[in-house]
Amino acid sequence: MRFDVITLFPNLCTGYLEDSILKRAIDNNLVEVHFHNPRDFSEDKHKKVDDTPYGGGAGMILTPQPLHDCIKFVKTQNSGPVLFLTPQGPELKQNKVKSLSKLDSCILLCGRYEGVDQRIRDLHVDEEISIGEYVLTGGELPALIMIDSISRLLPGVLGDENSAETDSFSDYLDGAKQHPVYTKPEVFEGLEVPEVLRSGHHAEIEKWKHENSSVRRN
Ligand code: 4F9
Repeated sequence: MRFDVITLFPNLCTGYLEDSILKRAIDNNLVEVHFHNPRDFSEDKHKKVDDTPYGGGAGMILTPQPLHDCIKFVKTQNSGPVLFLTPQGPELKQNKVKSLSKLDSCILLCGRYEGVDQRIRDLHVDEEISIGEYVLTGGELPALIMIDSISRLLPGVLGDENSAETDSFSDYLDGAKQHPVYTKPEVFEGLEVPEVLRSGHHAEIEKWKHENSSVRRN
């Protein structure tokens, strides 16, 4: 799957893709990520990309020209939907991640400052997506969350093949409702791994996992 990320701060994003599972996915050509900086498209002599809001108010708004030209260019490379990361969109859920993972490509538009000129939304944005009801400094972390959550669902990205096999169940586990998990040693700081998990009774183990998966008591 191909992602094109439109951001004024590509350096905020690149490090996350340079290690671990996403690095391997990119090295194996399962995932492709391209960055585009609207500043590079600014026709202003000082490469300005923001200005004060009409009607007054706090903060700076991203001006339409650099974004418009940047998005038009990106659309020549990527025919997928433009997804705008904003706290005003509907909150991302695993079902949405799953449906987006069926796409060949998408364009992730990161906002900054107090927002982007509404005409960019009107002209270019297909969908708005929030990762939660809080304000960040920009849409870069949400864009990485999109790339991360979508990529791990693509065939071959996760090493273990039980990922596709246990799909309906993993939907359930993905909802942060996983049962507690343990590894070696059997006793750590006086705390024991539950007996049933060491018993080898598969039916009992499944029952325990089910009973302990709805609410996590931290
Ligand atoms: C985007 C917050 C998506 C939550 C973008 C400031 C954002 C955000 N979900 N906050 N810019």
